[in-house]
Amino acid sequence: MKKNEFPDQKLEQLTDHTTDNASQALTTNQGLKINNNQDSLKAGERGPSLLEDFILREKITHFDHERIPERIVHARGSGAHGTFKLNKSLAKYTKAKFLNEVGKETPVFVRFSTVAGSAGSTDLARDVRGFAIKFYTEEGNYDLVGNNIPVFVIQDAIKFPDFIHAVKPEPDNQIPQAASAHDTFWDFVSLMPESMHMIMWAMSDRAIPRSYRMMEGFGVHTFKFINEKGKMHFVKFHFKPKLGVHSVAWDEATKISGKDSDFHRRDLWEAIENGAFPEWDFGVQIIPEEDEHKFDFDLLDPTKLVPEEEVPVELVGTLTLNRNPDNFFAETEQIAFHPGHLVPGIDFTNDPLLQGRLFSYTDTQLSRLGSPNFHEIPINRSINTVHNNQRDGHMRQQIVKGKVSYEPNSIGGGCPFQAMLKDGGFASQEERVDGRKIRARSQSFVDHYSQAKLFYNSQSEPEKTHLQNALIFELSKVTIPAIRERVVGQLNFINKELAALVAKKVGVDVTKLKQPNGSIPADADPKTLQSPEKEPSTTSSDALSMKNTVKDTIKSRVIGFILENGVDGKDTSNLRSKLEREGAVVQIIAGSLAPVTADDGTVFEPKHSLTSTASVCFDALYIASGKKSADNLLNEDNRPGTLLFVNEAYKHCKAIYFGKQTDEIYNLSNVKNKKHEDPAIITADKKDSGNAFIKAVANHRVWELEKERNNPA
Ligand code: HDE
Repeated sequence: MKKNEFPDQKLEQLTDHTTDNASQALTTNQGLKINNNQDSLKAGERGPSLLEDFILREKITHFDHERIPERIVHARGSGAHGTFKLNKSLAKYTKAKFLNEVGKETPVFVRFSTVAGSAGSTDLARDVRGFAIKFYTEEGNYDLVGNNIPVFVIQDAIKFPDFIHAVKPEPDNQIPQAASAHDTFWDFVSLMPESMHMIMWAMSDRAIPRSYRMMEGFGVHTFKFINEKGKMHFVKFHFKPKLGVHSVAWDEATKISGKDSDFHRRDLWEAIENGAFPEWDFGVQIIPEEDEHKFDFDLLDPTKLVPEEEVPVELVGTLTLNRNPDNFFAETEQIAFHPGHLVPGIDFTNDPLLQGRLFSYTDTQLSRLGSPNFHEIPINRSINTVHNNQRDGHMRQQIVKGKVSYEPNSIGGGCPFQAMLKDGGFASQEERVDGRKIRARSQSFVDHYSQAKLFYNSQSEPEKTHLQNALIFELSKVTIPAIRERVVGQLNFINKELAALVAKKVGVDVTKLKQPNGSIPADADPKTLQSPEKEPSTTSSDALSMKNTVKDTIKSRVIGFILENGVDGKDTSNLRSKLEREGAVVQIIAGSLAPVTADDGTVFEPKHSLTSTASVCFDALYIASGKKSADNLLNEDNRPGTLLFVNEAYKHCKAIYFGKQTDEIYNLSNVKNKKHEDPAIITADKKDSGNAFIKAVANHRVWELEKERNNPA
C-alpha cells in the first residue's frame, strides 16, 4: 500500500498544515516571490552587503535560530504514524472509548529512541529503547510513554537526575557518548541495589535490538483502568511484535555503528516505504483491585514485573505503523509525550516514579519547545477541538472568539462548561489516602534481587553467555577497581556463577568480596534494606527469553545476494522470487556498482558493492550460483571483501546459502572447517535447499552454535 492511503482524522488535520513546494516559486516568509536567491544585495558587485537586504537578513536570521534543545533523555529517536485497532472490547474494565468498541481504529504516532546518547549518536548503542505512543482519541490525546524493557532502574523519581547524570557522558570531558561502559554509571548502580533487575535486562541482548520492529513495548508502571460503574482494576500494558523479538550480536552492534549508525532509523523508514508495516499485538495484564496485595512484590514498585505465569497477557488489539512522517523536525522532533495525557477510564497509580514523571514532561517541553503553547504544534494537537480559558503566550495560534476567558461566567453563557461524568468529563479515581507526611520508601519495595534472579534464570544458555560478556565488556571499561568489586558483589547476590565468571575477567577476587553497602541511610537497619536470599515467586518465565519468540517468518528480513558477472541468472531469479514471495527484501551486492550480467543475459543492478556495506547490515547471505560469478568474486580485487562477508556472517550465526558451483568460496572461508551439523549453512546439493534457507532465516540465528562458529579451526 502507498503512503497516504490511510485517511484518518489526524492525517486530515496534519494535511491542513502541510505544504508541497512542487511547481511553486520561492518566496520569503511573508509570501513575497524571490527573484534572485544566489546573490546578496551589495553596494557594487564587489562592494559590501547592504543592511537593507531583508531577504538575506530573513534567511540568515531564521537559519541562526533553527536548532532547539534536544531532549534531555531519549534525544536520539525515530517515529512513524499508524493506527491502533481494537480486536476485543475492554469495556468490562475501562470506559476509555478507544478501548471499548471492537474494530475501532485510533490514529497514533509512535516514537522509538535510545536513552543516553545525543541526537546524532548511533542507533546501536547498548541501551534501553523508548517506545512512546500518542493515541489521538476522540476523547483527547492519550500518551503511553513506555520502554522496551518492562522495569526501571530506580524506584523513586527523586533519583532520576542522579541516574541520568551517571549514565550520560562524564561532565569533565564529555566521554563516552551513548554508552554506559564507564566509571560514573557503574559507580551509581553499584550503590543502588534496586537497579540490579534492570541491569540484567540492559546487559542482555534486549539492549541491542535487530530492529525497532522486533522489540517489545511495555508501559512499565502499573496503571489503573476504571469502568463505567467506577470499578477499578490494575493494568500492565504490553506490545508484542508480530515479527518476534530479535537482537544482534554485540560485535555486530559495534560494527553497524560504524557502517550505518542510522541502522534502526533506516530499517523503520524502509520497511514502511516498502509496505512491510511493523505490527504489534497489544496486550494487557488485568489485576482486580482486591488482588493488590496478593503478590510477593509491590505492584507500585517499577523495578518489578508481573510474571506472565502469574497473570497472563490478554491480547486485545493491534498496533500498525503505516506512514512515515513528511518532516522529521515538525513531527518526530516536535512531538511532546506526557504520561499525564490521559483519557477517562485510565488513571495513575501511586508508583513514586510515575508520580514524578507527571511533573517532568510538561516542564521539559517548556525549555525544549519554548512555549506553553506546544500543544498547538500540529503533531501535538488533539483531534477534538480544545476549549478552555487558557490564553496567549509565545506563538499562540488558536483564535478564540468572544470576551470571556474565565469561568464561571455569564457573559459567555457559562461556556466552555464543565462536562458531566456521563458526558465524558474526566474525574480522578477516588482513593482513600491516609498517611503521615514522610520522606521514606515503603518496606514493600525492599526486594532488589529476586526478579533479577528470575530474569537471569529464564535466559537460554546463549543469552546467558551474551549477558556475561556484556558485563565483562562494560566493567572492563571501569577504571576504578573498587567499583568493579562492588558490582561483582551485587551480581553475587543474583547468581554466584555469573559473579564468578565476570569477576575472573575483570580482575576481582570473589573470595575477598566485602558486602556492597548501597546508599543506606545512617539510621537504617541494613538487614531490612536488602534481601539477597529472597527467591522469586516464579522461578523461570518463558516470556523473558528471546529464545521463545516468533520464528516462523522472514517478512522484511534483508537478504544479501553476493554475485558477479556470469552468475546463474535462472537460479538467482528463482530464489529471489521465492524469498520475495515470503516478504523478504533481497539486495544485490557485487564487486562494484556496475550492472551485473548473468549467463542468460539477465541484468542485476547492485544496490551495494562489497566495499560499501558489510555483512552486519544483512540478516542472511546467498552466494549466488555460477562458477564464473564465484571466480569473479574471488579475483584479486573482490576476494578479501567476499571472504570477509562470508566469515563475518558465519561468526554472527547467520544463515548462509551457498549456490551451485560456489565450492571454492565455501572452501576458502571459515565455514569449511565446521565439524558440526549446522542447520543455517545451506548448500545447493541439500534437499529442498530453498525452503531450508527460509527456515534458517526465520530462525534468526543459530546462537546455540556461536562457540563453534567463533572457533572455526
Ligand atoms: Fe522519561 N522523560 N522520565 N521515562 N521518557 C522523557 O520527556 C522522566 C521514565 C520515556 O519519544 C523526557 O519529552 C523522569 C520511565 C520515553 O519523546 C523527560 C523519569 C519511562 C521518553 C523525562 C522518567 C520513561 C521519555 C525527555 C523518572 C518508561 C521519550 C524529553 C521519574 C516507562 C519520549 C521529554 C519521546 C522522555 C523524564 C522515567 C520513558 C525529561 C523525570 C520509567 C520513551 O520529561
